[in-house]
Amino acid sequence: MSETIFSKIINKEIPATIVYETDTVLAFKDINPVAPVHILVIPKKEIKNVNSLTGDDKDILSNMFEAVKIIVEEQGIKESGYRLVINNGKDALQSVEHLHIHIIGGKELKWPPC
Ligand code: DGP
Repeated sequence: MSETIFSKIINKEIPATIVYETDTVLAFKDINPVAPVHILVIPKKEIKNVNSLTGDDKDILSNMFEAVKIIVEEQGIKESGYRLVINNGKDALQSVEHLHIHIIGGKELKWPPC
């Protein structure tokens, strides 16, 4: 898999506002926030998208959702609500080919998104 901008963030080659980090997961503020809280949760392992996941990635997925739970609590949006988004592939406008969960919240969101 080719290196993406997120690999550079993982390797601290470019800056990001990191809000959570473990051996397997990193979370940082989105550079183009669409809401008061907009954070990306990514695996440190290079995984292109959901289609690329294998049975070996179960722990990573679990760790990513554990990160979500901690972050929404820290950001004060656990009870008010938030949206989790995974854009997967071309039609979903996935722009960075490294799996990521958007955490979006801090205001009342609109639906549907398209
Ligand atoms: P997606 O469309 O789901 O692939 O969203 C990718 C997101 O990544 C998009 O909301 C903007 C964000 N992003 C892209 N490049 C950077 C960067 O260099 N730093 C940060 N913090 N976010 C980035």
